Amino acid sequence: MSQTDSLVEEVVEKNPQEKHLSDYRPSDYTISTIDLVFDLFDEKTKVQAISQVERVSESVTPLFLFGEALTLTSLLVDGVNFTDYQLVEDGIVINNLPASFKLEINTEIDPVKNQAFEGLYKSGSAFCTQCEAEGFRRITYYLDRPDVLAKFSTKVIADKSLYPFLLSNGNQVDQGDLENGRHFVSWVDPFPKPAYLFALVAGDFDVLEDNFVTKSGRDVKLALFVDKGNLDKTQHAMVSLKKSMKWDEERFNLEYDLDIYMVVAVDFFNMGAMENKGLNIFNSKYVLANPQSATDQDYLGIEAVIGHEYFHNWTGNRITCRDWFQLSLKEGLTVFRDQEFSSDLGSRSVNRIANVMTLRDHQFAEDAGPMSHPIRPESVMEMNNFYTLTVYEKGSEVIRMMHTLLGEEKFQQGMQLYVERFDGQAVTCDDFVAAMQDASGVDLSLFKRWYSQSGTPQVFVTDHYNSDSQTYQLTFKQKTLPTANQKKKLPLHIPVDIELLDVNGNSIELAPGKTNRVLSLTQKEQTFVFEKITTRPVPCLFRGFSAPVKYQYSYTDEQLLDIMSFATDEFSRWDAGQSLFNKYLIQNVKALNAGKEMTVPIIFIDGFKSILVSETLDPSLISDMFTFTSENGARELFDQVDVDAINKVRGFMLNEISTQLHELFVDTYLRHNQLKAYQPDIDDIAKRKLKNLALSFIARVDKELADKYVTEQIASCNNMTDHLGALNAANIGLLPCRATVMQDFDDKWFENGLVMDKWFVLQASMPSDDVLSHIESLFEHRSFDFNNPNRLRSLVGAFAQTNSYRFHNIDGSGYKFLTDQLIKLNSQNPQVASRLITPLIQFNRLDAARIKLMKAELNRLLALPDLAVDLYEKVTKALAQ
Ligand code: B3K
Ligand code: ZN
Repeated sequence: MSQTDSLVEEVVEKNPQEKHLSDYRPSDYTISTIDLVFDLFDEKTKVQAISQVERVSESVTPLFLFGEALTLTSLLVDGVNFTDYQLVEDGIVINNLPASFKLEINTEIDPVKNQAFEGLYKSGSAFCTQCEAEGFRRITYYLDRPDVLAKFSTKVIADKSLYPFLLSNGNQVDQGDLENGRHFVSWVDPFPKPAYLFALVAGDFDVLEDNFVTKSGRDVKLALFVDKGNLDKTQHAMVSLKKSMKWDEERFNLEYDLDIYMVVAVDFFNMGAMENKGLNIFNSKYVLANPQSATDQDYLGIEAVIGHEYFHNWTGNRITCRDWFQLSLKEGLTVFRDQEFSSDLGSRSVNRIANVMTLRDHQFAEDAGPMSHPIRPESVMEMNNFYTLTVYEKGSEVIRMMHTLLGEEKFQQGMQLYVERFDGQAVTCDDFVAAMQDASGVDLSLFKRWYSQSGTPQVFVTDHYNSDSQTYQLTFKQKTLPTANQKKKLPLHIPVDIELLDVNGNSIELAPGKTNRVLSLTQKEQTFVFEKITTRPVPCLFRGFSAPVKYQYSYTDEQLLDIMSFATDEFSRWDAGQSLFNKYLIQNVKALNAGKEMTVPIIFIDGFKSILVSETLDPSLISDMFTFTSENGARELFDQVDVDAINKVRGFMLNEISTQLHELFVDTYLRHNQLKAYQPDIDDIAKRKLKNLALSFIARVDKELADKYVTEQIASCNNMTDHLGALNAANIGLLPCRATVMQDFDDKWFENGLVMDKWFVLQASMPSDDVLSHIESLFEHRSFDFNNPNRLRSLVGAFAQTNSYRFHNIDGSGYKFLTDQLIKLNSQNPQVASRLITPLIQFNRLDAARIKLMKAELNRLLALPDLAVDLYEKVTKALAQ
């Protein structure tokens, strides 16, 4: 059997196969340049691709190029028609090629039919592309792998009146008019890049232009393209872009490299945004904002995502991934960079808390579920399934731990070395760690296990104080439970940042001038001894969440209250509040099941009272202190999850807090409810956040007063944050005004999909037992569009993720509802379907009855004749549990 035959055999295998990191081999061929010509038409776009190809392998092998949903019209080698090829299911095999040649491939594609939004597709009336991870193969046959770097030139041809703007990567080099009302623009990108960074956009837009002078004095043109009529919503994104460029120069010494940086906002997009070289394509959600239509959180989200995509220019684009298993090389690092950006510009503690909430509410569950994988996965069926919280958020935590171990200065030296060594190359996570280690002299050999080991480590802490010798001992035991992908676990290198508080709440000096110390926990069990400790201290552990672990220490209530009041690290103060809440949550679940009374003790209430009245704490931090563990997060606290009890107990505790602190919530609300001109600055954002939090607590127990406040707030507010804050309170408390204020909002905003997404989220998270029938009727709503991923995430996704108690209704209706939607979505947009399925595959310690119901729905999916590989991978892994 020839090699070609075996290739064909492989692709006609019935079930999708896993690819393994250990099977990585460099490509037999490289491509140094590719010249593309696009003749854009709705249903029949012609793509000409002329590549300069070189064989690098010693032996003469056929050339395999990936391709999907393409119609091949001709293939030429060195200008001559060539027929020695076979079309196979996932590409083309070309035989008997010379060692160096020009390959011309002409294909036709159908952008309108493309509802998967991968490759070239239409978003509204504009053409746009999404090529990461493996979308370029839907444009032409190509070596679509990240370690093949070529120089791209792109000529785009289209109707001039419909598509006055024709954009691609790099710099514009030519343009002109053609026959039949068509025109062309040509672009050249001087930086070699993998195909996943290719982009093309054609459309009619409003444009906001600006410029940025880099620190070496180069003038860069900035352009933001949005749908016509949206120019008034572009200012914040542009300001954020300029801040990003400046910040990357100052903190990382990294400068922009092309003459132009373009951002295009589109309405139909599978994720947040894409860092295509010089031509970012964004979900309009992360570009468009004005005070009337965007919340403070939207403003912050835009700043973070604009920053993230910009920072990819170095960490991702100039230095890219050797293979997709290395995704965290660019994503973990770039998330770390965008988190630092947001922290430097805003409140470090508040940003840290938000990131930790994401980990605890969602990433921990992912890491304990059927899709558990290390930040560098070892086997993958569908790459799009691995753009996960683990690769991104835990990946960022791993970078952050290196930052903690090395310190800022050495970390930056490591970054510098990384850039010097690998600029223009496709590299691995090992290469990154090697640069960090070489530049800093810090041994990271054991630390590297974070890249290959999945699961959330548990750290059990005990202590011993000896008053005679005045020594204090902290003993740490680490343990990682087996995960679906990996049974055996090894000890990890865990940095534990600690502070010790004395009886008066003062921090004890642990080294000259230092009140904290970073312990390196590297063994299964390890004890650290502190000398000259004159009284028994209270330990603050994992300051700033110095490692992505679950930790346990038997704190008394008084100790937690001390940390809440006195720790120097604001994160630790917040975390102590969470621990106190969690402690009583666990106790009350036990009490409920034993038929005993639930309690929230007075010491708890008093502790939180002093937080609420604090004049010195940042209002945003106060608000976070009152944002108690979510139902999703709460599940991580139990070995056996009782969905109903958690919902009941959590509700009881929040109501109890509302009742006991009612007057203070009212006072807090009124104190911060001063109307002034809207500014999305950090101080005002914090005040609005606390005010609306107070309103939501009032709405739980004093419906009459809340109803009044909500109605008044909506009538008088001048911004979306306050409008939505009021609606949220009406929703949480199911206030009498709810139906009216929701309808008014709908009437005001029904033409603006992005604004209506907020409304759909509220509808989907309504705490009412008939929420599902309500959601079903909203599929017919004038603003709903099943084909738009944002709408789907807002209605279907929000129900399954945020209304998790009702999603997990023991009658199985939530599971069935989600599955029905996934069946509709499977053939149309499998990538979005595969995101939405997440809560249905996470059985994580649920009861047998629910798991049975969930599995029945997964089996219904598995029986589909055309189940997409994206869903197949998740469904089969879940059913195997
Ligand atoms: N790199 C893209 C994500 C692509 C997702 C493909 N399924 C956005 C980002 O992380 O910046
Ligand atoms: Zn990214």
